[in-house]
Amino acid sequence: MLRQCALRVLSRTRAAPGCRRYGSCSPSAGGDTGEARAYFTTPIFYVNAAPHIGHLYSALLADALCRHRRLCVPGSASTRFATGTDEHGLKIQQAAATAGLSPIELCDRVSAQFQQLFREAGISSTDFIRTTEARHRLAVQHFWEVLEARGMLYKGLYEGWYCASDECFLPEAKVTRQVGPTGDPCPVSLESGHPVSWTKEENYIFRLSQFREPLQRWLRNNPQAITPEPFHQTVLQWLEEELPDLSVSRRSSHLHWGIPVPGDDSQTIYVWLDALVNYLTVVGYPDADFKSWWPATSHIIGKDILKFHAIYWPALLLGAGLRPPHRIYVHSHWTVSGQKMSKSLGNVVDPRTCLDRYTVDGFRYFLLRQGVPNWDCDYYDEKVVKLLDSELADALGGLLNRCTAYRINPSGTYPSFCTACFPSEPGLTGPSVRVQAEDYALVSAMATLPRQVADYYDDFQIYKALEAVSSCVRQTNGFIQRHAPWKLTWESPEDALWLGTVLHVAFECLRVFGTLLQPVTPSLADKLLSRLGVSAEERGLRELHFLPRFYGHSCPFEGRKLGPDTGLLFPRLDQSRTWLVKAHRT
Ligand code: ME8
Repeated sequence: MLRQCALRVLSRTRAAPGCRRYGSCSPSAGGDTGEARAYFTTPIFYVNAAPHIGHLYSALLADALCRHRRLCVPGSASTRFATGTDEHGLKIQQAAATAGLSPIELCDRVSAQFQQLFREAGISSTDFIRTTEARHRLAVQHFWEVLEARGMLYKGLYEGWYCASDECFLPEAKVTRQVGPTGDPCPVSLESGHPVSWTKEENYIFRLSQFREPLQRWLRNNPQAITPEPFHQTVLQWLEEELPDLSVSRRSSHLHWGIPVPGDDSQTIYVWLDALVNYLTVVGYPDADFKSWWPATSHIIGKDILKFHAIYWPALLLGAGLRPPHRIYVHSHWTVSGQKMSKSLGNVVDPRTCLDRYTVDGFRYFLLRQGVPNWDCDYYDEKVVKLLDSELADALGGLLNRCTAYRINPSGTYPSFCTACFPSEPGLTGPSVRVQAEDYALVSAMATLPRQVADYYDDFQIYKALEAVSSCVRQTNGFIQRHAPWKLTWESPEDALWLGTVLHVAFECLRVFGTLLQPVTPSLADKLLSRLGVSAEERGLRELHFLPRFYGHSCPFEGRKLGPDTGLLFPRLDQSRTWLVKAHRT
């Protein structure tokens, strides 16, 4: 029964390896890979303050999705991944004034911090866009002209609340009063708590109200458009309510830091319209070739900007005669001691300190393993140490160590699998059979793991993919513990066959773990795979066939020399965390 299950899995794995299709477009004529294209994006981040772990988390989610896709579809030409900075608007104009800088000085400074952080964190983006670039101004103005030509804009009086921090207009029902610094009640946004001010001016207005039904249709026909599902439902619920037209410009005398409305310098384009078009700018809009990437887009965003991406953006695209993005992946927020991170509370967690303390791979693993898109997660240092020590240092690192130790594997090779010791048919008996029933459960779990991981990636549940890997690591340690290879000896011919088989199975498990961990911990995975002697060409998901000898196929790794020992896979942190002890004392 178990064997049947494992065999079924293998044949599935061979036909359709652990890969899923992300939103894809056919390549344009002359497309260089022949593969469908996929385009991943993060939000473009405001430059009013330095990056924090929330920004890094979004970039890591996108990075992991993108790296996973590259493992399925090798070659760099069919996958694109953009991030960047959002540099216009009242918020930046005001932040620059407060800092005593010109807006562009502030933008240059903070944008460089984002770029440096993402470089250090191994974010494998192919494009970094800044909205102050000339190519972007061109794209935004073109997009505006298309909207205008299609009758989507009209001039009208806008009167209502505006929140500069959130760069959004608010109806009266979304505004409340809070006691301000002077003791007087101040109007603030009900959702974010940020101050709002009354605005009355003549603006250009987008006919958003026309798109309520088309948006409902789009979401109903594409149940996977917004993932995870609860966010899809949230948007459908929003669309049950009235959808008022949207003001898409501000008076230039009030907002000068932005892109002027074409043909009307007295108005500046609304920063959200400006920002959203970045996704088109990156793929060359308005040049015709952008269509080979659009709408094969997966937007990765935080829940705070869902309305902009799931209502305004698709409506603007439809208004401009373009299709909505293929997928929108939404995640929740990191909090600190249950509170929102904010400069004023002084609880912002600096991602660069974390990368230094926990290593790049360690911190990437932590955020992706602990971050749950459906709800907020609380950050604290002890949690990082505990997780990394137990899962990366002890469980995974320990497993590698045990199987490669000189006294257990003196020849330093990938040992052979003996089918007489570990027959494919459970329940067989014979003089050489040493396998136990639980071992078949391990084989079965390992054979399904790549597909399971791919499904979790597709569902934007990367933490569950890592949980599944971690559970298999535990099972493999159990396998080693059960068979205690340190009690076997290479000198005895019967022991030697079984000892080789036990190590072979463990190496096969480690090879699968290393392959599957590449999107999350690229350097650690490289170290693991290099130690096992797995070449660069053998690390894709298409080639990932677990334990081929068990299924009657040849195994290219048998007898191969292991790679050099370059030290512990992941050193424990709790011995080296003097900073943590210090932090407790203060
Ligand atoms: O909204 N936890 O930029 P922004 C997790 N420029 N993720 C967080 C987070 C937290 N505590 N805080 C922020 C903007 N984020 C616009 C976007 S896109 C066309 C324009 C992440 O700098 C999350 O992805 O305020 C959130 O949506 C984004 O940063 C907001 O970044």
